[in-house]
Amino acid sequence: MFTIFHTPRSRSMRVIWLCEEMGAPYEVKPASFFEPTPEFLEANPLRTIPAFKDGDVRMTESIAIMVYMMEKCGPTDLAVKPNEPAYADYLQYLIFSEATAAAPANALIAGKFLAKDGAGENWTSGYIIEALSKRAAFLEDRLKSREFVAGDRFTAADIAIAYTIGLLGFVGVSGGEASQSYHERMTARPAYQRAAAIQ
Ligand SMILES: N[C@@H](CCC(=O)N[C@@H](CS)C(=O)NCC(=O)O)C(=O)O
Repeated sequence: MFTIFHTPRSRSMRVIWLCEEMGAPYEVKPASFFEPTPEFLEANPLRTIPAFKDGDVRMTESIAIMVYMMEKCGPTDLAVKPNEPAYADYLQYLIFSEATAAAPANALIAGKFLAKDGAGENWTSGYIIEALSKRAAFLEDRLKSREFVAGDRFTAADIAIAYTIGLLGFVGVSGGEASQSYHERMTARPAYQRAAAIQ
C-alpha cells in the first residue's frame, strides 16, 4: 500500500492520478507545508508536497514517485519502453514537465500569496513569467498536431504535462487553444476526476 501526502491541486495530484489510472492500492493523508504533522515531517523534512511512503521507502519528487510506482506495479502501458519509438519523447516530456516547465512557477506562487504589499512583483517575477510563457509556447507548438504529448497513446508523460499546463494556467500563463483543449481532454478522464475529488 502506497501512502501519499496530499494537498488538493498540488503536485500530489500527478501521483494520485497515476494510481487511479493503474488501479494501484494507495492511501491519502492530507498534508500542509504550513502546519505539518509529525508523520508528514517524518516522510518529508523538506515539507514539500507530495511526500510518499512505501514501507521503508521515502520519496518527495512527483515524477520520480511516478516512475517508481509504474516499475513496482507494472508492466503498464502508461510507461513507454526503451524499445518503443516514442521512448525519447516520453522521457523528455516526463522530465520537462517538472524540471523546466513547472519548477520556476513556485517562486511566482510564493510571491503572489506570501509577499506583502506587492513585494512579489519585481524584475525577477517578470523574468519568471516570460520564461514560463516560453515553456507554454513550446508545449502549445507540440500539442497543435498531437493527441498525446509523446507517442500515440495516453502515458504518464500526459499526466505530468497536463498537471503542468493547469499549474501554468493558475499563474496566468497560457500557451493557447491546443494546450487548453489537450488539458480539457486529459482532465476529462475518469481517473483524473476521481483524483481531483480527493481532499
Ligand atoms: N519537484 C517537486 C516539487 C514539489 C513542490 O514544490 N511542491 C509544492 C506544492 S505543489 C510545494 O510543496 N511548495 C512549497 C515549497 O516549495 O516549499 C515535485 O515535482 O514533487
